[in-house]
This record gives sequence, C-alpha cells and structure tokens, in this order.
Amino acid sequence: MLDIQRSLAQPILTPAVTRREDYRPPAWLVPTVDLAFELDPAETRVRATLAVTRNGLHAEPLRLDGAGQRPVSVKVDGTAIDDWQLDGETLVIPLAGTAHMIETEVAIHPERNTQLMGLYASSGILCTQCEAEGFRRITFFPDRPDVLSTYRVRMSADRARFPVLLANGDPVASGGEEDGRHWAEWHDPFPKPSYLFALVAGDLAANRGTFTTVSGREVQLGIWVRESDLARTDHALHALKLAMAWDEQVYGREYDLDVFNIVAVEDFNFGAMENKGLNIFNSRYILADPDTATDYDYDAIAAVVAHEYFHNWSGNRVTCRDWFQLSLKEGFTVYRDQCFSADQGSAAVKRIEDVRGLRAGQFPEDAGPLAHPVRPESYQEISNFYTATIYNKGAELIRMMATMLGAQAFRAATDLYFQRFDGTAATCEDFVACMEEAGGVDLAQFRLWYSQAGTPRLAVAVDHEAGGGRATVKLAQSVAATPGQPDKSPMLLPLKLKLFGAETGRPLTDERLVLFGDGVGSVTFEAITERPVLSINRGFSAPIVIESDRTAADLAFLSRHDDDPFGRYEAMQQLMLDTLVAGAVEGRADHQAVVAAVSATLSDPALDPAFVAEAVLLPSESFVGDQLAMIDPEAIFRAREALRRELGRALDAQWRAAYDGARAFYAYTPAAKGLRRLRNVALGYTAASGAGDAAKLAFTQFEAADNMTDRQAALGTLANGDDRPFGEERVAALDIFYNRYAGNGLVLDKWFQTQALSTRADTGAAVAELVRHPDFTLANPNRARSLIGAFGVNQRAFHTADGSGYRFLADQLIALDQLNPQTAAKLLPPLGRWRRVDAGRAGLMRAELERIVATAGLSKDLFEQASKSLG
Ligand code: B3K
Ligand code: ZN
Repeated sequence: MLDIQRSLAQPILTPAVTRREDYRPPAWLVPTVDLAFELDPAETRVRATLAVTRNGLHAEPLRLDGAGQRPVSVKVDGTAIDDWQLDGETLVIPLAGTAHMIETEVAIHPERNTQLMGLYASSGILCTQCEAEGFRRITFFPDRPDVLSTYRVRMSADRARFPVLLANGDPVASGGEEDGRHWAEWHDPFPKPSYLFALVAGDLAANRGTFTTVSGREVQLGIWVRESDLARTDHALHALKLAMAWDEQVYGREYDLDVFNIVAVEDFNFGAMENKGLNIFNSRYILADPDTATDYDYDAIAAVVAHEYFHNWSGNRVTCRDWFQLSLKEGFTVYRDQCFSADQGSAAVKRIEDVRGLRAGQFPEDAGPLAHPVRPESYQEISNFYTATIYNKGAELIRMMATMLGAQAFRAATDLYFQRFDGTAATCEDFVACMEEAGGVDLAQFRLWYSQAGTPRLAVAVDHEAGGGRATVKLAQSVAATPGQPDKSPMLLPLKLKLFGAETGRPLTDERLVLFGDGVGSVTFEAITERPVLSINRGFSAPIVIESDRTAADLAFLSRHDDDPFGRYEAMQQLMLDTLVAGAVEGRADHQAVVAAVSATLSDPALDPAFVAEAVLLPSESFVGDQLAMIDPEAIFRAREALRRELGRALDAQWRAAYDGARAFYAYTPAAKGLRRLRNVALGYTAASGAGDAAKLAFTQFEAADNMTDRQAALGTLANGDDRPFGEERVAALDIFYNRYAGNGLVLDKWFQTQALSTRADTGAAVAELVRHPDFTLANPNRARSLIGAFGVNQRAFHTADGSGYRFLADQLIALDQLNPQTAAKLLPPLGRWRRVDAGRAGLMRAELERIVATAGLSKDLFEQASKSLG
C-alpha cells in the first residue's frame, strides 16, 4: 500500500534533458532590443520591441522563451496579431520574411517573486537576476547565450520610492512624468546575451570614484547601497580600482564603458552577478568595516569584486555559446581572481586556501553521485551546474595550461583568444585551440580534463640505487568510474617535482616539470648521492590525489625542508591525515610525529605567521572522511579531537607564546592578517587542550576585540565548548553578540552559522530550535545558508546515528523549495553521500532522498539533485 501511494505521488514527467550534442545555432537572431518598464513592485508592465532576423535558410517560426506569462499583446511590424501560440511556456510567432519588428507586452509581479530570478524586490529595491535563464521571467525572448543584442532600456517608476534608476551600459536621458513618476533611459552599445541584462530601481546612495584607463578614459564608478550602509563600501570600491588596474597590467584588458556600477542587495541566490556595466551583488560581498567583517570577509569581497569585474572580458565581451561551455567563463575567471588575490598578499597562503577549498567542495563532488565533467554533456536544470567542478576544477584546468605554456606564451594565448572571439559566443574548445596555437603545444590528451569527470589518483614510489646513483620515481595513474563514465583514459598531468637529501636536507635536483600522460611510467634522476625524499605535485600543479610511499619521517622532513611552501603544507597535511585516519580506524594513533612537526613549524622564525597558521591546522573531518571507503563520523570526530587535545596539551607553551606574540594593532594588511590568523588558531588549540583558563581567555578576547576577526574567532571557540568548563562564557558570548548586532543581517548570519557549525553534541537540537527563532527565515538565501547550509556540512551533527539530522535537512529543503528552488537544490548534496556511511545511516539518508523526490509539486532543480543523488 505504501509503495502504491509513493508511486502515485511521484512526478509523472521527468524533467526534459538538454544535451550538448543537440546544440543548433539559433533560428532567429535579435540584433537590437528596446525594453520599456513601467516599474511597480506589485505589477510591472514590460514592453519589448525586438528586431529579429532569420538566421539562415529555414521556415521555422520565431520561438521566444517565457516562464508562464501570457502576453497582453503581440505585434508584428506594428500590427497586432492573434495567430501567435503558446507551446508550453514558449511564445511561437509565425513570420514570413527575413526581418521583422516584434512587440510584446507582459505583466510581471516582482513582489511575489520568491525565486529571486528575473525581476524581484529585495527590501524595497527592485533588481534583476537573469543568469542563467531568468530573462524569460521578465519578457519573451530567445533566452540563450548565443543570441547577442544591443539593448536600449527605458524605466519609469515612482520617484519617491525609486529615485535611482540604473541599467546596463551608459545613461542616455532622464526626466519627470506626471503623478510623481520619473524615467531614465540607458543604452548598452556592446552586444550581449540576455543573461547579462540588468536593471535596478531603488532608494540608493553611491560611494563614487573614478578610474582612468590605460588609454586615458575616465570611468565613473559607483557602489550603490542604502544610505545607512555607505560607510561600509570603501573596501569594495578600493578593490574594484585594484582589479581594473590589474586586468590592464596582467591581461591587457581595458574597461569599455563610461560608467561601472555595482549595487548591493540583501536577497541574492549566490555571490554576485557580472551584468554588463551593472554588477549586482549579494551585500555580503560588498559591505565591510572592521567591526562587522572578518579578514576572510574582506578577502572574499576583494575576490568577488575582482571576479565580477574580470567577467567584463572573460564572459561578457567573449561569452559562452551554450551553457555546457559555462566553465569557459567561470573557470577562467576564477583562475583570474585567484591570481589577482595572490598578487595582493601571500601567494603561498592563497594557493593553500584555494586547494583547501577545492578539496572541501570539488573533490567530494567528483567522488559522489553528482560528479560531472568540467564541460557536462547534459542537464535537467542548468542552475544545478554552477558547481565547484565548473568553477574551481575549471580554474585548475586553466592553471595547468598556464603552467604548461609558461607566463609569456599563456599571455599570448589569452590575447589571441580575446582578439579572435571578441563580440562572440565561444566554446571551451575555442579557448584550448588558442592555447595550442599561441603556446605551440599539443593539448590533444589534455582535453580529457574537459570531458572526463573524477579526480585522478597517482600512486608514487621512489627507488634509489644503493650507493648513490639513479633515483626512479614510479608513477601509476587511475581515474575512478563516475556516473555515466565507467572507463577512463589516463589524463595529462603536469607534475612539478624535486628531490631533497634525507641526510643533508639540501635540494638534490632543480624543480622539474613532467607532463605525465600514461597509466604507468617513471621519471628518473641521475647522480643522486644520498637517499632522496620526493616533493611531488609542488604548488599543487595538477588537481589530483597523490598516494605515495613516503613515511611519516619523510613527511615530517618535507614539512621542514621543502622549499615550496605548498609542499611544506602538503607534507604536514599528509602526516596529519595519516594520523587521523589511523585514529579513526583503529581508535588510537601515535601523535608524536605530528606534535613534533607542528612544534618545529611553530618555532621556525623564518616562516610567515599566515603560513604557520595554515600549516598547523588539522584537515577537516570531511577531508579525513574522504580518505576512507566507509565513514564513521563519530570516530573521525573523536580522532580529530584527540589529536587537537594532544597538540594543545603538548605544545601549550608554544601556543601561548604564539598567542601573546601575535598581537597587532588592527589593520587590514597581509602582515596583520597573518598575525590575527595565527593568534586565533593558537586560541583554538589552547581551548582544545582543556586548560582551565581557556574559556576565560576566549571570553576576554571576545569582549576586548576591536575587530570582527578576533571577536568571531573567540565566539567560535566558545560555541564549540562543552558545558564544563565553557558553559557560562559560551551562553554569555552568544547573547552579547546577538544583542550587539541586532538589526545587522550579515552579522546575524554569523551568529546562526557559528551555532550550526558547533562541534557540541547538542548542535542538532540547537539548530532545530534556531529555525523557530524570530530572526530566522528561509526567504533570505544568506540566512537559509547560514543555518541550514552550515548544518549540512557539520559532519558530527548532520550524521547523528538516529537520522534526525537527515530528516531535519530534508524537511527544510522541501519547505525552501516552495520559495526558492535554486537555493534549496544547492543545499542538497550532503544527503547524497549515503554510499560512504554505514548501512543504517545510508538507509536513513536514502529514505529522506526518496521522500524529497516523491514530494508533490517539487521543482526540477531539487528533483534533479535528489534523484541523481539516489544514483
Ligand atoms: N555568473 C554568476 C553566477 C550565476 C549563477 C546562476 N545560477 C556569478 C559569477 O560566477 O560570477
Ligand atoms: Zn563568475
């Protein structure tokens, strides 16, 4: 009976699948678009005038994508017609000639738009989000990235509520209307796809600046926010100017309009959007001051501002032919923003952070049911493909090509790419072909990185001829099966390697770049006079997993002697991982090698404190889990806590010395940031040691802090603390923090998130209580992510053996899906990891996935993620 009910409840139609191989050029082009908006939050009228031209010889009608609207009127060449049809959501218009003027009018309802796609209202501001397929929610249009048009936009709105009217391109004219309304017209001379369309109307104030481009043009810059937020926009404006200068210097890319505007809104599905000349941002990537934003927030703001700005060339001037090419713009642009950030401070620390992010977000994706290639072959809902694979693995692909070509040839290749494809919609293949042509390299095998999913694994062993002589590095590559791809070919791996002498600690060779493309092979080094220790995949030159035969002693050695900072970090991570895996599997582990290596790192005066802070951090619970075929979340948690406690206790004096020695006046500089980071890592270890004064130490820091980095770190330490000895201070700090920042949404997000990430045993119950808090709402994506998203990645709390964590997440996702399918779908992946846990947990996780899939009226976003996760 139950089964019958379930099958009845299942969606009868599986969402349609879009395939890369089905790509056909558009039947009709739209060289120009005129849009007129009568803006009103309750009902906005949109009149669109499209000049359309037949693309090639065919008899197909014009098909314009829509999203459930019914046109109020349709005209062809000035005459109202009634032989249009709606084919599902698509408006079909029969046309006889090769060029026509099409006019449509629709009514849309921004205030009711909880999906935050298309035109919507956010705290009284009207704004748009069109990528990937939101433009069709505004007007009927061939909503695909290979239809490029120049846009003229006229907006009219109530002057008092919406004094500022912005759109893409440059402002053309503005004026008053009757009834307290006013209008403005904007024109964007650069042909663009509809996903880059944007408008904003609201009561906004601007932090203005100017930038003079390399050829001497002055660009007017504006960061638009609510008046009361203006004081928190200087960092974003400064980052924008740095990014504009950097893209000129490093890529020869100059800005091309007279104005560049950024608007920050509170309700936004992701980080930000690169609309031509009018970027729209989630306010968390704009607003910062020392009292409310951490160093991490400051870094992220600069990175996202730069990322969206860089899209002006990598994405806007050269866009994507179809959404399967998404990594063409996203992978490349992430690579560009990573390099920009590396140039602002420590490149070594930036690389470590990027690799940590890749391992936290992309490796699990590549190893799970949602694995897909950097250039996918099919999708049901394109919004689900804005993934760590497209973005971060995509960036690693660009980085590998840059490594293989070298800086000069890489620049020549990007120049060629921009010049050849400017004003067009290109493919990943076009990019690779430019790399080959300008770089003089053969990338035939490298292309597999675009088509094969999965993280390659490389087994490494070193043979050394006794008595000193040849050293042979033996390599064996494998790529595990992923959904739809049972058999893989070996990939081309650019590997940087170097040998160090085990006795002397000195380099035995120069760094060598080896392009390894075989399943099995070797690299030899001659005249190696002492036992070599191998440093491999230096700088993380290929995004792969290394399985080496290096001993704990070798890893400890490299953590001290490798001259590649990433190599030092990596050796320490591997040493820690091996220890944690042993602890999780056997219930106990020898901590001595890690303790000694951490101690040596802490006491090396030559090291940058920012690097030290990264190097002494333990791998996350989920990364430890990724090393194991079967995860026991409690065992991993216990093993990690045991090692943290041991490190805390054994090195108590060093942590306290680091803590006291790393005091700095607040400044947002790389040096001061590094000191804060080290100090807060030291605080965490002191707390982990169980020292009697740790709660007091953290609470004192919490109260005395003159910046959010220190305050939030102290709060996080307290929030993790058990009732004894942390009870009083923990409760007090959470209360003080909440009251101090009441009304500041971005800081309240931190308050929710800190509690959702707590390692305490009662976190599940606490989070279930927090969804009933008056400040909690699923309608705001930042708030939903801060509690529900953070809970999903809290390994201990989410994987509670009774399945309450799984049930909680599923309940929340089903509720969120009603409002905002895109954001709900993004938070689903933790439920898909059922293959990695014991049968009891796996059954509970699958039951929740099945319940989601069987929910009536589910979005295709969540349906695709949940059904694929069932595998
Ligand atoms: N291009 C946007 C992301 C749009 C996501 C649509 N689901 C922001 C960025 O990557 O720069
Ligand atoms: Zn992007």
